[in-house]
Amino acid sequence: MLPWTLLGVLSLLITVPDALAVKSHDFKTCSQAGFCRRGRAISARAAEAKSAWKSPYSLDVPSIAITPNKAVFKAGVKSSLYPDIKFGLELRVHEDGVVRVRMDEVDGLRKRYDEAASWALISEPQISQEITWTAGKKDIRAKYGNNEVVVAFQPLKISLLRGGKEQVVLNGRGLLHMEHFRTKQVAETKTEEAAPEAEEGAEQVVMDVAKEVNPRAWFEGDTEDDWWDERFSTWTDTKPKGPESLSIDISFPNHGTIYGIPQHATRLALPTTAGDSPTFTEPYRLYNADVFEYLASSPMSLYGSIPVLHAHSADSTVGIFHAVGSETWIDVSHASDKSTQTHWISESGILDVFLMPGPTPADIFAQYARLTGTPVLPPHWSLGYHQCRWNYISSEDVRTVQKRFDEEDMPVDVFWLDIEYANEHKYFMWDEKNFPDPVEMTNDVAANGRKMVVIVDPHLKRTDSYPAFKEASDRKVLVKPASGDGEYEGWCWSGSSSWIDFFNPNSWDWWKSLFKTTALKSGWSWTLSTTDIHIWNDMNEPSVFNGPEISMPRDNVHHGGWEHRDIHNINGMLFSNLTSQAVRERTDPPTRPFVLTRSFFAGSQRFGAMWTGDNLGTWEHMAVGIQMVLANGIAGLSFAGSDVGGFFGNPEPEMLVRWYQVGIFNPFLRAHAHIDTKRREPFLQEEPYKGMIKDILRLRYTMLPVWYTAFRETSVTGVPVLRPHYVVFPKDPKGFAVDDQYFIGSSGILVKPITTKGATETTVYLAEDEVYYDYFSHHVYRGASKGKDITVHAELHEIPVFVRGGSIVPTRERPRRSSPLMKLDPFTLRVALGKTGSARGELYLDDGVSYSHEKGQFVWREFSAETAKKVVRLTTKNLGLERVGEAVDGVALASYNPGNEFAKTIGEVRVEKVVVLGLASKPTSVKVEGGNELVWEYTPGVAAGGKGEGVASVLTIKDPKVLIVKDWAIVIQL
Ligand code: NBV
Repeated sequence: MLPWTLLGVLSLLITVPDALAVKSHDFKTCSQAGFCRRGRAISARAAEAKSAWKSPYSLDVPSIAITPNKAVFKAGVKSSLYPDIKFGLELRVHEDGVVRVRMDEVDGLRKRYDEAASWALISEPQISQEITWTAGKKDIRAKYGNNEVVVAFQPLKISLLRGGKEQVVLNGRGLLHMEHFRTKQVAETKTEEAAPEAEEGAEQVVMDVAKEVNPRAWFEGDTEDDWWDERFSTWTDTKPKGPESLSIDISFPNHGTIYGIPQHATRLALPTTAGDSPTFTEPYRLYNADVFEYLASSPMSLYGSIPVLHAHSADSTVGIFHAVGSETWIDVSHASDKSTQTHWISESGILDVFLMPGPTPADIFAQYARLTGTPVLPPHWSLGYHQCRWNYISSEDVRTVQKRFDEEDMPVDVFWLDIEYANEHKYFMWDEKNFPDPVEMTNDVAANGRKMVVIVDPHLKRTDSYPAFKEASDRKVLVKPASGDGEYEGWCWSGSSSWIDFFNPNSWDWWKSLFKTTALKSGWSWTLSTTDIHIWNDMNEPSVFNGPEISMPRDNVHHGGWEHRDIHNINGMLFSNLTSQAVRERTDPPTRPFVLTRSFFAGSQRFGAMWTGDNLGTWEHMAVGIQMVLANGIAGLSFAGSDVGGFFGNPEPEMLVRWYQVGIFNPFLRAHAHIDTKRREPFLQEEPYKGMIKDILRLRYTMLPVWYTAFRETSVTGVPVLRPHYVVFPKDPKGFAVDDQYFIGSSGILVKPITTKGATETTVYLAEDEVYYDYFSHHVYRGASKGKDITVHAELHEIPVFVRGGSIVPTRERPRRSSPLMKLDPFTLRVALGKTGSARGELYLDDGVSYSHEKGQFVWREFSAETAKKVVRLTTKNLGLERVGEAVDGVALASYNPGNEFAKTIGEVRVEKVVVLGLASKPTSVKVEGGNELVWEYTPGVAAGGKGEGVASVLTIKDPKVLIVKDWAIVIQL
């Protein structure tokens, strides 16, 4: 047997799934996916050949064409294996230094799918006019700033360097392979020409001989492995276009940690899948899938895919975005602890990789946001508490649940309806028996400032009595089966169903029209319908009960003749995109939509929130939910959360309390439960758990100003709402793997939710020599410049939450039933003095529902505290005036009027309390500048443990009567 074939067999043996998970047999492993098997086999052959391995791809030097302004270069690429096949390479450097590398087959038998980027990008990026490509003998290169892009001719290798150090290298390991289109009849590999048996110890010779005898087999393998059709379980994928996969190695020679490529249930710092003793033996898979009872630690695909990753070191961070919409597997390994190798294997599509040069995480967030957009600021109410369950079964049920929340004085903003509201799962159409009065029901909810969210899934019941199906069918906007004719029919909640093809522009306006509250169609009752109803898009991977891997056959046909395989990972995003446009445009002027999606892709941040799907009520799932939400933030999609309580199972009270503690520190906070679980709404719990959950929910509401301010920042900078350690302290290697604690925006709030049973204390990592105050007890801890673990109390009623010294945190401390009722409530400012006696913080407010903030209707304040000569001055100024022009996408306001209409509506809103932590001594006087002595109280600090640790001194200033919208100063004389 040939050594490389043996290796292939061995690799098959080692790619069995990590654990025999429930239903994991429904989903492919790499070795069950022909193209992944072929891609991994290339890397196995390369590993075996060691330095003898050489990429067959080279640049066709005479074809190099540099555009007249020298900013873009194009060239042909040749493969020595297929001299007659032409490939084209194009490199562009964008104005912000991002490098886009595109490669496609030219004049092939067919066309590869090249539209993934057009769905993900917000616009065509601006190409730098400053770049000059210079061709030399061995390479063509362009230098800009501290960066340099080098394209080596033979073999083809593309590198991005910074300060002379390699940041990203494409095809450095020679694994690039774009399978060209071919006709089935022509057998291109001659298996009988395979190399002779190898002798022990003569590997190198064998490789050379093999290469000479049959270079294609040497590189590609010696069989037409699943080229023309492919079986999985009972399904056959007809693969009419034959092999068209794309393999590319992307290495980070100077970066030892990588993050991103959600969605996977795993650590934030991605564990290895290849090389020596990998953590996982399967590559990370990106193929949007409805995975029943998914594992809490696995590289398996989940509901969404964002092909974005960060490679990080203490020196710099660099990012990758590969705009590919087909199934993609990514192997991760480390050549050393300071370098990372990845290998991307996609089923179809072109190579379209964006190299984001950083050099800081914040720079990459901006670079990625410039490409795919920042999240739109969500409606303010959507940051409150969402109460969901499969299902609230009637309008009376909804009213009773609301009543119970009110009786217990527990805040909640949104009640949700799952699929059982819909008559025979015909979305939009109410089950009139149980929901006879949906508009009145919604109005009853809205009377308390609340909203409803109702589910609309993408499968349409195939019956002419269902207008949504009938109209879609008449308009011919349904996905087609492999034959390209008629309507694809699959099985889902509503029985025999079809799916709208949102790639077909003819579906767009029609879909939007379905959400108009005025569109009460005669002859059938579709009254989804008041503007207080927002939408939940589930099952949009798409989930098809009787389809391969619980999804659509890959050979289904979409608009433009593209196969489902080409666009699978993008599909879910289009559904939530169109739904969010529909909800936005149902009023004139438009109002901010709330759309929750289960499936997502690069760019989904523009359309709403996501959640981590059907998690289990286990401690492991609680913990990994945090890591998954952090990973989503890295890839731009900050508005994320996991089902509080766990979707499956009946959490015991302790677990439920901890889950609420996790939930209130997720950007999206929703409790949800499977139809078979016991009811577990907070008001149903026994004491002391009920009281604990009430306090936890109230804490979320007091901190809404922090969350909303953080969301504003994300909406203009792309920096995530939840910030893991490497984002805040990129130079601290000890924090690179920390993924169980994080900061909220720039607020200085550090949280470490407890996710273990029976915990009474935990350790928290403090990365810097700064004081950190316990949010509740004001206990003060001191970190160290080289990092330090502290041990803190974490009994069930306690959440480890800290304020980083140097921060000012605005909150609203009056309990209310829902967030809109807090609009005119006064603020509390927590001034957490840093070790130098200063602090700063921000507060952003607007009407929370309209787009008037885009026209300057907002209030954006900065608060600062400075200590000098025994005087602490706490001041505030209008940030709107100063920084109105900030926005990564350049869509910023030119001017700002502090007296805008919104500011007027909160003109009387005051600060009712100021708490100053960490004063060096008792004040002698506290005044608003130019005013009388204020009412205040001071508790001296209690030193313990040295270096300023112990309990902080606390100055509480009562009702200083200063207004939020005005400039003022409070002077504390020590
Ligand atoms: O619509 C029913 C459920 C929903 O509650 C859940 O949140 C989704 O993730 N849906 C999945 C379909 C069935 C799940 C077994």
